[in-house]
Amino acid sequence: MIHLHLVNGFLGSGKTTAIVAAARQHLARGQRVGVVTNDQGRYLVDTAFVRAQQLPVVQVAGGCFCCNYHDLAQVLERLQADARPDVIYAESVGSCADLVATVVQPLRALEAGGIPPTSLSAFADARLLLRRLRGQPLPFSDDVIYIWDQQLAEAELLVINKMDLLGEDDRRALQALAPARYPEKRLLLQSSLRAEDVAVWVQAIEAGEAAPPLAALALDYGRYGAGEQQLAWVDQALVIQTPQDVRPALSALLGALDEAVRRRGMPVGHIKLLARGDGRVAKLSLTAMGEADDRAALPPMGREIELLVNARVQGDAAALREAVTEALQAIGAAHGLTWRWKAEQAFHPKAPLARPR
Ligand SMILES: Nc1nc2c(ncn2[C@@H]2O[C@H](COP(=O)(O)OP(=O)(O)O)[C@@H](O)[C@H]2O)c(=O)[nH]1
Ligand SMILES: [Mg+2]
Repeated sequence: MIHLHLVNGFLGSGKTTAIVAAARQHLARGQRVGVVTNDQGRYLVDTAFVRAQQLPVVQVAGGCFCCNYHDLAQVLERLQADARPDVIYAESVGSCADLVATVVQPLRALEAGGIPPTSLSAFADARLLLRRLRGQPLPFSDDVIYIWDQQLAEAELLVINKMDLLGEDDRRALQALAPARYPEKRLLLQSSLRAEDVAVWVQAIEAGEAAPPLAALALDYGRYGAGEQQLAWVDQALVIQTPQDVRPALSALLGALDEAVRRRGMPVGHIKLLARGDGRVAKLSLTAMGEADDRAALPPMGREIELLVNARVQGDAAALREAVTEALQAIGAAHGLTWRWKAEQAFHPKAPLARPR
């Protein structure tokens, strides 16, 4: 029997990182693994990143699983035929909710040849969760925060991720506040950068401790749709050249993107860059809590790279596109970077439609 693990949770909470780490553990045990990625646009950083880890990957592009059940069923079928996996991880768009009604129930009913899902996990960035539990504001609109809350409400297993980024006091505070807020849920406090932590998660989902709930959320689709639309999307595929090693320019570009969106008062969900050059691949991320430390580990990629930009940021899509261009221009001036767009798009995702239930 194939195990299908659904992984949800807000933008930048660490889903892809944990899935890749889990996949390595399955491979080490001699199991075959496949991954399904999902995002709004066409040129998906997660797909390219997972593929670069030599893992079989299929994607549902152009919108969330919850509105694309048939695409999901189709790619699951293709993945099974091509890679014959023992285990599949499917990561949904970080602004997706209502997976029980729209994905779990049809998969259980084996609609369109679906596989019954083994588990549903919801990831949260420990720093954002701690703010939420302390009653401190999150840097998003009420509708976006509604989605954030509902994602956690939906799953019975919460993975409170990035624990390595909390100090001792905050760690203790979260250990007390989280079980009080979610007494019925199974909670895992983990760092997806630690193999031992990821092993505990894998064990829990394999042991059936995170079976998806039977009952669907009573979701307010007005608010859900509003939150989705408030999070603008940009994806771009570019070719970038620099006079010297591209790495300093690439890492400065992430900083310039941060500055350009913050200057416009646009809160970041997740901005991801995927660079490919000289046969190497690197991913850089910016989340609501700022830049991750993955800039330190950039491999040498020469002076010309292919770059994918995926940005999900609260605010206007045209303003987001302008912010990306402004950041490229700033790094053009400071590092002699030149660029050529191969493809680009900017839009507001459509409001999801409730599945009849
Ligand atoms: N320090 C730390 N960083 C993490 C952890 N998990 C993920 N990250 C980083 O958080 C950023 C977003 O992670 P990603 O897996 O792409 O998030 P996703 O949008 O939920 O798939 C990346 O820079 C990751 O390296 C963690 O447990 N600890
Ligand atoms: Mg991801």
